[in-house]
Amino acid sequence: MAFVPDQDLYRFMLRGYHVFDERIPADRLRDMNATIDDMDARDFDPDAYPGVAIERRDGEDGVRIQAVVRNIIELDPAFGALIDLDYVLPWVVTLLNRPPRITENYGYFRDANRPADYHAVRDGGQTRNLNHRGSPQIEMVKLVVPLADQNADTGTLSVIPGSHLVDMRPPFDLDDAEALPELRILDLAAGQPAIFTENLYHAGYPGANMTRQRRTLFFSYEPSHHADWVVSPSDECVARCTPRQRKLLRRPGRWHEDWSAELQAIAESSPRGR
Ligand SMILES: O=C(O)CCC(=O)C(=O)O
Repeated sequence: MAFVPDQDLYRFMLRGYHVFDERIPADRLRDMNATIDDMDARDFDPDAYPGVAIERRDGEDGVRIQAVVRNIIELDPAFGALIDLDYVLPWVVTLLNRPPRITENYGYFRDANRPADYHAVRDGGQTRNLNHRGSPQIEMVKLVVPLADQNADTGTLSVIPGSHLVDMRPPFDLDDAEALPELRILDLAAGQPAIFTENLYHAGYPGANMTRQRRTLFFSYEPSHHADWVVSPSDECVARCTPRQRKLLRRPGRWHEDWSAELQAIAESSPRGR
């Protein structure tokens, strides 16, 4: 059974990204923003938040440009609840085409623009996008969740659609968003998730008129044998999660978990009945 409609899957394979119609509920967004307000008030002090890894980046004038908070699911259960969203999970399982695990979970909290630095994990199609049967087989699917509206004014995620299919590094200045051809600047509502293949050239688009901190969460899904990047969730954090979430947080290994029962349950409970 197909858990992602063929037409949607085809569009993803062509563009390299998908924007969901669904939204994170407003009360959960409010809780997450309140947690980040608190961190911001403490200047993202690493000592105040021992469960997470905080990387601050300051400008030449010493003023903070951004803080990256890794392992953000340890901060509050509201963040952990995002790792297995019913409408995202079928995409992740279908696109990886192997049992998934979460290898990264982090938030970017950006107070000013920085060099855009367009990048992909690998250059385009040099990593296969399809397996020997012609089914999608992507190496990393990334979920993006904006905590407030994001667009060309505020700063947002931008991508070069289709660049995951091309075996070429874009021959342009990768710090100059205006120089890149076909750039798509995503217009996302607060709590409107998107996914993309990390093989797609992408970067934060510098906001033309940033009036408040840009807050974005990222979750990386990779095949089960891929190790965590930078930092791993604690055993206590994993123990607090649901069985389905724990399946995504298992330590790396070449296991052969079957996800069809979970996807079938989602399909049966979905209002669209798929
Ligand atoms: O700022 C952004 O939206 C892009 C972040 C990014 O490219 C990444 O975390 O891999």
